[in-house]
Amino acid sequence: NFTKPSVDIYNSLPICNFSILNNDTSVYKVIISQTLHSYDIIEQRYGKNLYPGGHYIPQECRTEQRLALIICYRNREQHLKMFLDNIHPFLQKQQLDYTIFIINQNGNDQFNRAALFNVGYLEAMKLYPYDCFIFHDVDLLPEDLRNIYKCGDQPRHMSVAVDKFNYKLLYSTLFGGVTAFSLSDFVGTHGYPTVYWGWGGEDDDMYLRVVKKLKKSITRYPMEIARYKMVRTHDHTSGKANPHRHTILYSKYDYNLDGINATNYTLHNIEFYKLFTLINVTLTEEP
Ligand code: BGN
Repeated sequence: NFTKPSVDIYNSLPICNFSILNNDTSVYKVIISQTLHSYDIIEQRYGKNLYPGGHYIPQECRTEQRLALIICYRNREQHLKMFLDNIHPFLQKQQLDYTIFIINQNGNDQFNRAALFNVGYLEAMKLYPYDCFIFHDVDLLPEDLRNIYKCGDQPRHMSVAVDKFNYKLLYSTLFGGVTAFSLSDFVGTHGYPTVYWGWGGEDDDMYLRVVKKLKKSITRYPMEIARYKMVRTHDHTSGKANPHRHTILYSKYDYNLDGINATNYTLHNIEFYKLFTLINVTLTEEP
């Protein structure tokens, strides 16, 4: 389990209140590092105040939220290194209590991004009282410090403007890339669907869960803030598109029957590295 600073000292701190009101680009524009650094270098730079498992708690103030940053992952080590090299300084500047969870899918089945997110949620909740969940692709890097990684009273689509798509939103209900949910909103959607194997559709399904199950609308930060760089590396192979995605999405199946509680997986191990917690699983399909 994760440690917390002594209660007495902690309670006397002012509340963390990071915000940027300044209009000076140099204050909020992130200089993204695309150099491939070793874990050692990244640890030296950003690991100083990390608790085991990539858990950071600001020293100078008291946080109101505890963020679990859940990354779905398989075989993309270059992306992972770049992600860690950029996301740690970003979140530390925002004065957040955060933990980086890497959810690794074992085996050769089609990738199941959404089921991995549910695993991240379930395993994170066993470790620390998280109340904010951000589900994140490993190849997206935030470019603006005003894009604050906190949860509000509506689910938020974070990756609105991505360089690969010329910083334009592809369609108005797009809910892929990076999303943020308070604990109660996530539970209220029943979690991500588990039946999407391979690329596509799972994020659209989650969008429908927000609207139809949770009965809320999604929110977004302004386009000029919610900007991301999608990194390209040599070890990247996209999964195969799921040929059944339209059928499942439009079948209007009962969301109560699929979601967090339907996530079938074998947990192989959890490792608390300096820069992240690795949760290694095999996902199993319902017979
Ligand atoms: C959409 C995909 C999303 C993906 C975005 C952006 C589908 C479902 C079709 C019914 N949706 O087309 O999953 O995030 O593109 O790439 O394929």
